Amino acid sequence: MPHYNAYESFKTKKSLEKKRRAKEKVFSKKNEFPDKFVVNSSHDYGIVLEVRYDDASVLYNDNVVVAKLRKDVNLICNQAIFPGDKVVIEQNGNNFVIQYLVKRTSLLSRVKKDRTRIDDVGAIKYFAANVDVAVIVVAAKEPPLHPKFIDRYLMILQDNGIPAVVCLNKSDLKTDEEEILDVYRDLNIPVVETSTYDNFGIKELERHLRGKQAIFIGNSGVGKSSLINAIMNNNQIKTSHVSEKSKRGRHTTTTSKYYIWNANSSIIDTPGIRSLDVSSFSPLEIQDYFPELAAWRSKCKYKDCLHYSEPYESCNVKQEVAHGLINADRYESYLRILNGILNFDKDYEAILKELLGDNQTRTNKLHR
Ligand SMILES: Nc1nc2c(ncn2[C@@H]2O[C@H](COP(=O)(O)OP(=O)(O)O)[C@@H](O)[C@H]2O)c(=O)[nH]1
Ligand SMILES: [Mg+2]
Ligand SMILES: [Zn+2]
Repeated sequence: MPHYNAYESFKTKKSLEKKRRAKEKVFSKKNEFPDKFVVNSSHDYGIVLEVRYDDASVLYNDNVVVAKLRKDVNLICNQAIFPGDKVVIEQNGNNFVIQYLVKRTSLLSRVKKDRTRIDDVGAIKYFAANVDVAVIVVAAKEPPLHPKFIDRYLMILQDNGIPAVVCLNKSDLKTDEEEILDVYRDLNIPVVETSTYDNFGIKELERHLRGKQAIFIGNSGVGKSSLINAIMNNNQIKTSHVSEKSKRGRHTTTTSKYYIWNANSSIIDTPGIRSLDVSSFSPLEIQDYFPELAAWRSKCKYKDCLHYSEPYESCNVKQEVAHGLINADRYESYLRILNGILNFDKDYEAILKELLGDNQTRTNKLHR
């Protein structure tokens, strides 16, 4: 027997991957489109704003029309198309039919935390298509900054191949929060500070969004809708679609909203995402989403080192955390995600204490 549980984690990894493959298989089978539903391009398309069970609101020739899927697609509408999708519409009298879907450049998804069965297609929730850039919005205060959310969003975005921008809103309230975000700047992720109260940083944020279809993600109350308002007010071209359902007020927003603020520039506003589950990732794979760990791990003694239960002497990542060359907050995020997947009995707080001692230099005052 090895002297730590690498073997156990290897077994877990294999079984998780098996489950994952099974899940993907089921999904791709059910999500198969009939021939010629997906076209490579079109000059005349509408943009899907909102999707319901069996129809969708589509922005088409400057009007919002309600369209149903072509009959032979044989899928529930909200499993086939998503906000941001481009669709070719045909009008038959008063009815609009979605004839074709223009091939997507990306499809953003997350796995629902409350899923019980791994083979349940509903477990994968897609929420936006053709996203060119995602803005992770956090507030300096109210609600307090939780960098661990940023780390989970970044994993999901990297997994979907979508570039990220971090936006620190409510900068009028900040104290030293921007320093916490330096680690993301070091990873070459743009960080923009904004305040919608004095219009601070809005132009800079716009520069990252111009000519793109963007999505704003982040917890409820951080100021996503306020930021979009500020951008809309700064610009001439304005088209927005606010669904009837979401007019009921901030706290009952349930659907995504779509805003066009400039030629070819649009923003999808999402309701706060409550659960960000990353447990579909395999344990060994998680570190691929933490490039700063990847840079050091080749020197770990074990090829499949998880930098968790392995002894300090054999783990170069742990040593670099102790030496301050790997950001301890990010390492903590990594441990927490891994712990959530594998349920290690070893407490990650104890590992951090072992590496950093009591006078931790990291920003652990934060409610991570
Ligand atoms: N202090 C401060 N408050 C803001 C700022 N932007 C938005 N808020 C407030 O934060 C609350 C939530 O904003 P909202 O845009 O609805 O957040 P969302 O849930 O992310 O869409 C509102 O009360 C806003 O007035 C800002 O830059 N500074
Ligand atoms: Mg909002
Ligand atoms: Zn290691």
